[in-house]
Amino acid sequence: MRTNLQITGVELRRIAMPLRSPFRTSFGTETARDVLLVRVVTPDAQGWGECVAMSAPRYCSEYVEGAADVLRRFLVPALPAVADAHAVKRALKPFKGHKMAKAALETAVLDAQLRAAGQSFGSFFGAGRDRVPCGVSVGIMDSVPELLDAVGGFIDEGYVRVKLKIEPGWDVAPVRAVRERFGDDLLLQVDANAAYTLADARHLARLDAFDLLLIEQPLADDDLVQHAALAERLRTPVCLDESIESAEDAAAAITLGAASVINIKPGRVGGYLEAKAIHDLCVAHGVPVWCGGMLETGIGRAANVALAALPGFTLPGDTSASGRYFATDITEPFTLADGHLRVPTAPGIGVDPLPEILERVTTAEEWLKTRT
Ligand code: OSB
Ligand code: MG
Repeated sequence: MRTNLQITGVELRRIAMPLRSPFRTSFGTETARDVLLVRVVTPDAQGWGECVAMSAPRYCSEYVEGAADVLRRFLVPALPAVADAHAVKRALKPFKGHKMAKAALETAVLDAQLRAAGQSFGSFFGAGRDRVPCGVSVGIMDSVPELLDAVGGFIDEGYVRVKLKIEPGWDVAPVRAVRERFGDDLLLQVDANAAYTLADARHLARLDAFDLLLIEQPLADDDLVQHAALAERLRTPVCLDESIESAEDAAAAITLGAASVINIKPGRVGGYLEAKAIHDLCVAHGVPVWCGGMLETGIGRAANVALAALPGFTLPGDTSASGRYFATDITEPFTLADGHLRVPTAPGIGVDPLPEILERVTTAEEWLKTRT
């Protein structure tokens, strides 16, 4: 397989994507996604990467304008003239942090590389399935009846697992109501986005009564030791999201007993190569993983769905259909069939932006020259 690409330029493109309904978490309410797309141009093929940074640094320290800045100022200028995705990962490593910006650039290079070689993401990473089961992440609502309506609608659409966003004041009551209405067979989990402290352990243990698959990121991002202490006091398995930014973080969390499940988001960990390494580590330790989401467009979703088809992804992910997020996606929409999304099989990420729609949603474009 040809692995070395001559990278002739990089385009940064910002698009505005209104969400079909506001998405509220313990860290804020999103009504639209301000997405940064990275397009890498080579003589053989171009490649796309979607930066998952949000508009404000509330989920993590990155934010979309900061990601664009570090890309143009440091990361794109550090690209080797001839490279593959592994070489790009090495070239970006000396710059600390900025995992979401790095992930977008590395993914665009990997997409170009695989398109040039005629290989899909799924085949490159070793996907074991041609479709993946899908869960849905349900935001915090103004009232329990409103939540029950929303959850009922998603179950009718075929989602096989429901994740409820929680925060202090919106936890036991909504979980109880969903469990009572939809029954014990519903696969149900919760995500606190770091909204609690260890002092809430007794309160969080009340969730043990509802037979949840897991509780995701109950405590602060840098509280691995306290997550381990909390895990000892809960029957509900603890899953980490924000705390895990690398394979080293995952190894530490597993060793400490801070996580018995890991949510893998390629953007959060710096790209698909690192995501695969975390997957392999978790498989070796018998730790189940699932693929998280960051309200991606079809560009980011395509690669996530391929990753979610790896054998260690034994739990349904937050890889919902395009229509859960957007009235109009920038690619052909991903649609749910019997609760599953199909894994793309075309080379690279396997999907392309639809030019007319892409133009319509674009708010800014910038061309960055590379060393050649
Ligand atoms: O914590 O998993 C999270 C969305 C944005 C930021 C953080 C999170 C989420 C989600 C939605 O839960 C997942 C999705 O459907 O893309
Ligand atoms: Mg989460």
